[in-house]
Amino acid sequence: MNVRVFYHDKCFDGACSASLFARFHRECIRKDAQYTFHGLVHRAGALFDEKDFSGDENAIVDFKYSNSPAVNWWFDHHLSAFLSPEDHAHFVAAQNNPQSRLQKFYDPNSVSCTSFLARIAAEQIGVEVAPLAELIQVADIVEGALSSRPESAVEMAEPAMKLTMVIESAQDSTFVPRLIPLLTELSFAQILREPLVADLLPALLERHQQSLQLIRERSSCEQGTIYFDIMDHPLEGYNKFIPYYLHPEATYSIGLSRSSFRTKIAVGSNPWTTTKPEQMLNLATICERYGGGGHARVGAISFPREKDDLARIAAAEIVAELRAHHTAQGIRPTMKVGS
Ligand SMILES: [Mn+2]
Repeated sequence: MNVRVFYHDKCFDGACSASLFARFHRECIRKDAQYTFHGLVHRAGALFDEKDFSGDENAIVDFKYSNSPAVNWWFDHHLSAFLSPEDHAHFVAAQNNPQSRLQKFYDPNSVSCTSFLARIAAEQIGVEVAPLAELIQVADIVEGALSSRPESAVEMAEPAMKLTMVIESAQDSTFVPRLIPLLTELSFAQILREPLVADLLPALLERHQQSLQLIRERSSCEQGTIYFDIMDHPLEGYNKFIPYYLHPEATYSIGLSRSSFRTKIAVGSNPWTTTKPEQMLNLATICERYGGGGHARVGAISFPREKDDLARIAAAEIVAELRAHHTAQGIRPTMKVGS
């Protein structure tokens, strides 16, 4: 049996979710299955190509819902998981089908898709998840920035942060699919010593330092919101915690960047902010107005590369909205002295 696993590409949580899915599937569903891994990215235009769902079974993890009859499994935790009301209705109808009810799962309250998938596997299929505790816990930390600090996320000392960097900045499209099986077989420290990863690290750490320097030069923080435009510097991704490392007093950050296939507005909030949750805007809702999506605390909008001007206008509008909201709320930076 050939199982095709589609996952959120260039995303630590997406890669970990794909690895967990394959391991659980092999342990509990089919011992003889072969797995192939296929990254999916948010882009302007169609996200899925129906003819890619050519496996004997097809699974999507940590990515939007597809109403394709060829998709057998789905796990997601994004607030903006459904492309349309019809897709949501399709999912709800699937919950009434005894078979698909046990194969399609959604929990927007879960911090990471990895921990969500592990919880479902433990509760519903009886999988032993204890040996994977490191992976599951770290996915929650990376995805939700739990208990971590901007310094540890940006200064790249911890193995998980280095792994996040190689996954987020992978240039070779075969890299993450080759890495995925290792994530549930080896410890993070062991994975970093594998030639597949070790050979890439020095150049990536160098590039990370360059992006840190570039964002340091380009970013400013006013009225609680950081803004930077690095569209003239092609970068296949940067560490999303850099803006808060540079401007720890910020509540939000808006970054305009370009990669080979899109122009992107990253709309984020500082995981370490002292702003009260009830004073914060839902960023998924804001991104959805411009055709993007995400979570309440972090979202993104993609534009075709030739629409840079529209991206700049949208980014300026969002920056103005966040700054006005911040000022109207009377939020003052409440950084702890000495932090
Ligand atoms: Mn995720």
